[in-house]
Amino acid sequence: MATSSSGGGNGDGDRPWQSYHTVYTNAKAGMDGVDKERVQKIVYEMSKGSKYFENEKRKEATINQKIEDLRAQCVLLTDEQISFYQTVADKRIIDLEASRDLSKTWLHSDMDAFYAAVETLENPSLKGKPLAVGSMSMLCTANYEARKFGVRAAMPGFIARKLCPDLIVVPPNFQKYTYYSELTRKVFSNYDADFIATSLDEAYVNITDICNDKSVSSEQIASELRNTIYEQTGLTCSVGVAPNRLLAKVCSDINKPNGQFILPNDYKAIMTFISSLPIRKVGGIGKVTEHLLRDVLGINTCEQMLQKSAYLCALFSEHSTADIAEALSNDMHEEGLCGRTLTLKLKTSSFEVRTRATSLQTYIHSKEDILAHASKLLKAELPLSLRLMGLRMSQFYDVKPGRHDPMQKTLKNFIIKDASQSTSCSSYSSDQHLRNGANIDPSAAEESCLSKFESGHLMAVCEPEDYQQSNQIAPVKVCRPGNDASGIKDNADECVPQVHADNEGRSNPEESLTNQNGKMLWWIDDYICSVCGAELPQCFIEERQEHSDYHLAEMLQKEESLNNRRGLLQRERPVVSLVGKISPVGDVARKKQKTSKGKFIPIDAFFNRYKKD
Ligand code: DCP
Ligand code: MG
Repeated sequence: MATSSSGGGNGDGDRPWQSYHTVYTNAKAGMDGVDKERVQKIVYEMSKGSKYFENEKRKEATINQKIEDLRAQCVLLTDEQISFYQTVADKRIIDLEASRDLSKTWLHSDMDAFYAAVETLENPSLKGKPLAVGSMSMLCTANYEARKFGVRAAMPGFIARKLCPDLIVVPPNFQKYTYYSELTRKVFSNYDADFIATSLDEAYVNITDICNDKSVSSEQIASELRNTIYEQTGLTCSVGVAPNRLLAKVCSDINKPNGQFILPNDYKAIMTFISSLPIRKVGGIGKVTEHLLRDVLGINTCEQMLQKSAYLCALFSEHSTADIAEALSNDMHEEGLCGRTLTLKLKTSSFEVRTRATSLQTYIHSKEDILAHASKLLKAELPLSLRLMGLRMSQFYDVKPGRHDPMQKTLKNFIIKDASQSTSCSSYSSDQHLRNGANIDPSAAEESCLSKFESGHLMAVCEPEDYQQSNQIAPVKVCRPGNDASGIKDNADECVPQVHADNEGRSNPEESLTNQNGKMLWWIDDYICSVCGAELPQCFIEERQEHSDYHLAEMLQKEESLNNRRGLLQRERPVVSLVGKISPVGDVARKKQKTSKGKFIPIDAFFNRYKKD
């Protein structure tokens, strides 16, 4: 498994668990003092040999390959290239500095151990005891007492019990959580009628006006809001205050639980704060990105990101807005075209498709012009959590001699770029990200030009999807361009996702995962798992991936044990057909039976093991 430069060991020899860090994380509040080695060892021992473990190993192998590739790219960079990328990075930083806005005051509120706190509120006998909400298969959260043992959300309950034998696990009750969430939202609305709730327990509140109107400090408002939430619900929350939402969210985690942290609207204070900030604390940088940046470039803090900005640009800015604009501009140049209608197509992480167009006074074709107008369209949509972004040009003027009727033109180079990317980019919902127009996700490594069609317009699409890091195959979009008179037909709506199976016949879990009860996994209302009911809003990017992976592993284990049982039964009673009884995974199971050697311990064996222990 992965070799980590700062993991304290290489995972070889007599301490193989040291490299088993995909499952282990102490990134949550309240986990700083956890005995990392003990947790890693237990997690390793309990999952070793399982399909879940194999899946984790595959993920690690993908990341390691990426690390190797990126290191190789680094070595090949010449001095000229590095100085070129330094100029690019410096310019980007200057642009960002120019767009800095310190006039707003945002508050981010995050309930403490939310589900566990609600359960304790309703059953005070749980107070002070290590508690988790979820099941033996998967935990939704753990209270702070349990976190000291390394127990955390998105961890299988049977492993958590091993870490903390006294752990109480209660099943989730979403009605209760929704009820308390509503109470908190009433409080937020008193401070900002347009507050933004991003999950049941998190919200962004713009307190600029209320601070001005009441002539009170943001610190006072933060304390008052926390007290009111406590009075209204009996629950505690933690709050962060900063000039933008991204920073406010970072701040709310600093003094968890039941605390607050105020970052003043002051340039120096912000720069000091950010410079030592571990990159993992920034929304959108999850453990995969953290791992890549650390192992490839030795980056641990935001300041180090600035120091290595040339390398970041050189290695990771492949799919930025500038690239899409450039691709479109190049194609127009090739065709000898100028266009007057620019359309921006967005697919949000909740699969909402938005199309925004602008008709310009003049015909344009340069990447700078395209970028300038595209940025305006994009900024009007912020904040945004993106899955797909595309630019389309229409209303052409033909600058090549001998062609005069733009609408009769046959165009080519309908470009689809399928960028299989990590979750940390695809749902990176900060204004900075989009204002930047850049994709800083290091796992954005692949790009393939899949299709070129004859079309009435030119289009370039950048599609961040989150399949890459778990070694899954992204669905390929097959787009059939329309031919309406305006040339701005909504082509992307005609994109048909085709799920590709990987070499084990397995397809993307979020697309097609079916568990043993025949349930498909998808996110109801975009946050409730259709298989087990766990709630994971969009912003829990990696947790959602883990969650899908876990169900996938669970399903595979079930298949495996069904196969084993079926194999036994078939040996005992060879004439009995079991296929009908084993649906809905019968077909898959039958196929897999050929390759399965029964070497994996079924997940139910873990449950039995846990009971014995
Ligand atoms: N949740 C979940 N599965 C996860 C993560 C979270 O079901 N993998 C649910 C349960 C949590 C709630 O969302 O109680 C809020 O998530 P947080 O990350 O805010 O975690 P907590 O509120 O539990 O703890 P804290 O915010 O104090 O760290
Ligand atoms: Mg919380």
